[in-house]
Amino acid sequence: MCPPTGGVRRGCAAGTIVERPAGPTTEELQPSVARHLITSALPYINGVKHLGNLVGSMLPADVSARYLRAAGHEVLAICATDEHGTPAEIAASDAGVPVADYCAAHHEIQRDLGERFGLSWDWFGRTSRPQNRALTAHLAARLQSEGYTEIRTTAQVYSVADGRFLPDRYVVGTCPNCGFERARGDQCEQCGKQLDPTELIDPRSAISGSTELEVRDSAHVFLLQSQLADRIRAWVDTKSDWPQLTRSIAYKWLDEGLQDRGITRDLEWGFAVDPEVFPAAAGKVFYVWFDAPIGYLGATREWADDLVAPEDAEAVFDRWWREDRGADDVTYTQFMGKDNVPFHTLGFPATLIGSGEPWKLVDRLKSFNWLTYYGGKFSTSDHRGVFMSDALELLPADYWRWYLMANAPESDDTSFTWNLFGEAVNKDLVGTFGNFVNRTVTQIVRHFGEVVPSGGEPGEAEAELATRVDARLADYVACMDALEFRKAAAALRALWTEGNLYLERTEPWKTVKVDVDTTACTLRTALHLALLYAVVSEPFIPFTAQRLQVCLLGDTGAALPLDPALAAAVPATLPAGRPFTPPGLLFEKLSDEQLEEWSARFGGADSPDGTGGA
Ligand code: B3M
Ligand code: ZN
Repeated sequence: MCPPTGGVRRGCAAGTIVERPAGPTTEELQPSVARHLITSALPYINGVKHLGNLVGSMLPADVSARYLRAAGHEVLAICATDEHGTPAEIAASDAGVPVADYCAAHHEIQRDLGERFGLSWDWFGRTSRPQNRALTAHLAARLQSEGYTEIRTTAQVYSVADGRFLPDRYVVGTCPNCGFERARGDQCEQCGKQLDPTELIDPRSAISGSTELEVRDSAHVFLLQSQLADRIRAWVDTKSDWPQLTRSIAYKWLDEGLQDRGITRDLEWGFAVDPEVFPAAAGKVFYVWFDAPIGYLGATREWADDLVAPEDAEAVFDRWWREDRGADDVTYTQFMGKDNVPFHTLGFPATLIGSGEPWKLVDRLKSFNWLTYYGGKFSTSDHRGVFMSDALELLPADYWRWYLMANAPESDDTSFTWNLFGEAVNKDLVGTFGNFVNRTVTQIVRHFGEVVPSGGEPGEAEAELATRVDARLADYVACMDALEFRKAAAALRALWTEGNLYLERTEPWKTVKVDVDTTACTLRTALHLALLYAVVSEPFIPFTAQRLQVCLLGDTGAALPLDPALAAAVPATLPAGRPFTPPGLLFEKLSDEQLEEWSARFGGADSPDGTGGA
């Protein structure tokens, strides 16, 4: 049996500055190579993420990054932990450790889980690192000198019992708009209205529950987003290719009138404001949502600092982020849950546009609805739902990756159920993909040994298969290019099905008794298809796909491009007579008992399908 390859395959070490030799340019030699910057919303530091967080940003970003690398493009995939703000302070205080220690430990936990899930970041950084501090200070100073900031004294809620100012979201009360009793001071979860905490009826501290609240004055830096609204709208107007969900959220906020936004807070934990730039706000720290998206830049700079000599790092960084220094040919794609869309279509662009510098802005913005757990929210405190650490305890990452992406909450919220999960694994991975590879390899080994069978000539069945595979592959590639993951998974599933249909049509287990040459050709064709699957499935199920590639091709593998020309390239890579290693079973079937047990253990439903009884 072939050992699992494990580990995370890194992207190309993009970004090295190469002196261009005389002669044909890189573009002339490789006309189709594009440059893709990919970021996923930065997971907040306060604990292990659940499957809803994973499928809403990090996982689709990875699937896309893997796909683009496999298609031969230059890809830089960036992520980081989002570490500032009150939730980090509170999580650390609950854990009884200093917040910096808490963040350092949880960064490692999240990095480890991400890698074990196969998230092939080129860099997984931290928003608390010095690179982000410098970029945050730089952009704030630029905004100030461009005239887009102002000091304003705000009336702010101070909790006497807690001995501190309360951040907006830590004041809870009744929404003045809809009457929801647990509205947060920044936004009502029920009606979605943006709120000021002083508007809440019957306000109380979310930390202690105390109602002993006072309104005190505090001076803060405001970003004058209202003055940038026209420029932001003009920029959003150019994004006619953004998905409807993304566009409608952006326009809703623009139409309501973009508000100026306080970008500092009265907290201990965060990047201190430069007192020379903002003397009136000395002692404050930047708001977490100000420095978090700058973290995309910060983490890229961490990557550059790690990759090249100090004197080259800025140029390597600029090549991805500065339009005037090489990033003009970059396609930048962001992945996020729908709640993060306003910050990425308006807030972060306001920072970059307002700086007056030619920073790279997002081109493609892919947002997701919610993955729910049996129709309800995933909840850490009630241990409701499945978290990344739980998931890997139960099964290898590919099982989860496939289920999540094949059912990604793209057009609507989607509910996780153990039944649906079991179906995705048992029907698609075990019954379709795994079954095809296993049938093919078993027949080959039984009749021809562990080598690619020789003999026979392709006929009508092979010609028909080729036509169908070409069509499915083109469909898959088109869906992946369009960031339509559910459709891409459906196209991939349909491609896997072609293999089983082909075996049923050709019946090599019967023909072997009468026509060994024809059987050899059938099984060779099937094995080629298995190799094609190993290449095209890699974005979704990288561990299995890589293991299968290694079994078929040996450790060195082959640089087969994931594009419509793949099918034609496969046979020469795996010629007749070449030995291979049988991979063994690729996936294990999940039993009803297992699904029942997990459903009981993780709660939220009495039965795997959520109906309350089988
Ligand atoms: N950390 C996501 C969240 O916690 C937030 C994303 C930041 S992206 C710059 O809801
Ligand atoms: Zn409301």
